Amino acid sequence: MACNDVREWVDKLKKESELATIKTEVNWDLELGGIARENMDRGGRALLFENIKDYKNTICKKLFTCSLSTQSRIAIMLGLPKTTSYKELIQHWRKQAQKRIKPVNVDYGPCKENILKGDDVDLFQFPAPHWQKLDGGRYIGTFHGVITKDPDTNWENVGMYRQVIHDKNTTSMSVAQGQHIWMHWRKYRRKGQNMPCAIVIGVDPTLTAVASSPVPNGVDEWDVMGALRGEPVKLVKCETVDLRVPATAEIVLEGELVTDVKTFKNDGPFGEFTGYYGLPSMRPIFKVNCVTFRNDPIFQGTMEGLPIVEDQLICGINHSAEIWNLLEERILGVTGVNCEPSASYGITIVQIDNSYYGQVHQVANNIWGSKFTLDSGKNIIVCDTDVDIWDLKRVFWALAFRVDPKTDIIQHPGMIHALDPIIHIRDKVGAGGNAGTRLLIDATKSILKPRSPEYGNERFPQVAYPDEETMKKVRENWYKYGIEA
Ligand SMILES: Cc1cc2nc3c(=O)[nH]c(=O)nc-3n(C[C@H](O)[C@H](O)[C@H](O)COP(=O)(O)O)c2cc1C
Ligand SMILES: [Mn+2]
Repeated sequence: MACNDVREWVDKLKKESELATIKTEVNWDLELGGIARENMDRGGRALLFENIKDYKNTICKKLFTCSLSTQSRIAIMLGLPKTTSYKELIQHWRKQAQKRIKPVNVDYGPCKENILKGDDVDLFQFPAPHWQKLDGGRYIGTFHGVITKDPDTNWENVGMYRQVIHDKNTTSMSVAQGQHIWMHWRKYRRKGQNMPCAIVIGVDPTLTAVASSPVPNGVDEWDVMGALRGEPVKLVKCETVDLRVPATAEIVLEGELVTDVKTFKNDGPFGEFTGYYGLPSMRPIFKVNCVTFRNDPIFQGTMEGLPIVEDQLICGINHSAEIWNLLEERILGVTGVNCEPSASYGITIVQIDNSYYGQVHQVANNIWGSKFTLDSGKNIIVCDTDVDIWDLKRVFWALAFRVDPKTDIIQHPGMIHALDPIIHIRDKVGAGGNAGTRLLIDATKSILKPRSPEYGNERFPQVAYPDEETMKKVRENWYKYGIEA
């Protein structure tokens, strides 16, 4: 059964012993971020902070984080057994996400329990943390959903684009070039209008999982949430903008994303998904005209930075799923994709049946020729089916003995992520991406080698592992040997 809001998600996690409630007073200024970091490093539970310094008599007193920082909790969100493997999570996602279900409209939702407009808006009523020391401010949007509409087609997009507070009713939003919100924003800009925008904080967990997912152009994330939930999302109309938000959202910020470049404000520095600090950059401002929220609302956020945190785990899964679907649509013989979380999904490992010459190159060319090129296309490793690409020690083994540096390491010029620190600050071009070099490592057994009798008529020596029949027998008899009770 899908959760309908953060509260049901919190209850479910509590029942599964996957939630820690912190009643000790914690400072939103650095301490809370430090706790979240240590908790994720220890593979800890989801955290609900109920006693936050300076937030005893405010509208919002609670903060929820780390709920998707382990595979077991992502499995629970997807309605799968807690023991579901990383590979199975990806497989489930890529099949399930395509079974889209449209949202339904409802007239009222608890997100309307409280409505503040105009001068009554005060973003400092929400315990947005100063996550890490060098962060350039308090980020109110870090694990949330940003809703906009294409003015020509009515395509509704929900993305995750972070926001820092500037004053009681202004934030700026880190809208990167090429993102769906950027496409919408440019259309409004050409029309000489600001863009209506709504931000939701604290929604059922599929929202954050899907808002950070590279869902195809033109597809409403609502439909993908519905797919993962197995039932439609319930949406209610906003008060001041022509947009819809989940009826059970904890907090909704309504307003306009300004299109006048002269009004841009500085965002950053910020501890980024790359594991490095991103430098300050000028970003569009978001004027908040109305805030609606539930009684005793729960704020939600996440800490980004050095892998592996919540961000890289969920994005590892959703990027792997989408790239796998893309490759399957375009070429034959792709049997797996892993946008590896420990590399901030910046290394994509692809498994193929290696059945024809050029398949390896087609894998890379298709990723480089798609929208995935920035996030997950810089480094591509291609392996054979006998290499478990979700197990890095097997991938390392393939790199050690299946790669001939002369032929199998291929460089390809193109755009790489604007936040990739490999390009020095003085050498950057443009604002969207960097001019850089992409890498393909062909870690498959070369299909061009001749078959040889010495290799049992294969192209490569046999792998040294006992034969299947023996291992089957041994595994069946395992407990008879008295090695394990
Ligand atoms: C925690 C977190 C923070 C993110 N922050 C940003 C951001 O500030 N700007 C951005 O362009 N993308 C950011 N992303 C990545 C986008 O959410 C992701 O690219 C998503 O696909 C965007 O939605 P869209 O495809 O509908 O544009 C973030 C992802 C996560 C998980
Ligand atoms: Mn989108």
